[in-house]
Amino acid sequence: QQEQNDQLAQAFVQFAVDAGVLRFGEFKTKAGRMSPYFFNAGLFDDGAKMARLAEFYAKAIVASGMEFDMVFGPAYKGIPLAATVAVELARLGKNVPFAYNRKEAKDHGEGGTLVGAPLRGRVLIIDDVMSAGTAARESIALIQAAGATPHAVAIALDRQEKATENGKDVDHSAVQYVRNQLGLQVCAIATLSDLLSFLGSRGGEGDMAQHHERVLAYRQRYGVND
Ligand code: OMP
Repeated sequence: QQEQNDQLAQAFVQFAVDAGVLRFGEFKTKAGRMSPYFFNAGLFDDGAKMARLAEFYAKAIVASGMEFDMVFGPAYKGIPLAATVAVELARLGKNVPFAYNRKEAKDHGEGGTLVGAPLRGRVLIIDDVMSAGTAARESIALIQAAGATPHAVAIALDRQEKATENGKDVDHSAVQYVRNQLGLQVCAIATLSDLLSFLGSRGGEGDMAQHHERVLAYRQRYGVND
């Protein structure tokens, strides 16, 4: 099982690098950190890439054994993710309702901020990346406010870095917090560790050795133990 997860993770990192979604350089994260890598899920930008991405999510979700009654995609990036993952789950024999939110409340027509199936039961949140955990907290609050149960989270990449609370770094990651403090199941297609294995195994190729060193240094400074 572990070996299968590792294989899926390595294949996914390769796919993300090939698609230009996972890039190396200097990037500022939402939490204000200078990162030597950035994962921009918005660049899975054609039908074939979206289909392949959804396949990776669905495989990781099924392999994790997590149970859920519906999927929810937080605006904006979570919306196409939840939609395509719901399609892929249905193809695999698990057809569940899905919903998403809008960021701006609508004051005419159907009104409200939620679209799709009513939020009910155990909700699986589908999102792109978890760094410091701000986005996850918002989704959880929204699901609770609707009277449903935030039950699980599926993300493409767990950056495994220190969460921030009131602007300060803490010793656990956002994923650890959501898992251990909030009691949700979390599955990630790949993690920072998987990215480091990938870079380590390609040390001879182009700039990979340099990327590996920089990502290692970043983990030294902001990473958590997993
Ligand atoms: P948190 O809300 O702090 O967990 O950060 C997650 C969000 O950061 C994502 O939803 C993105 O908007 C953005 N992000 C990426 O998309 N990719 C990265 O590699 C890093 C970040 C980030 O800013 O931390």
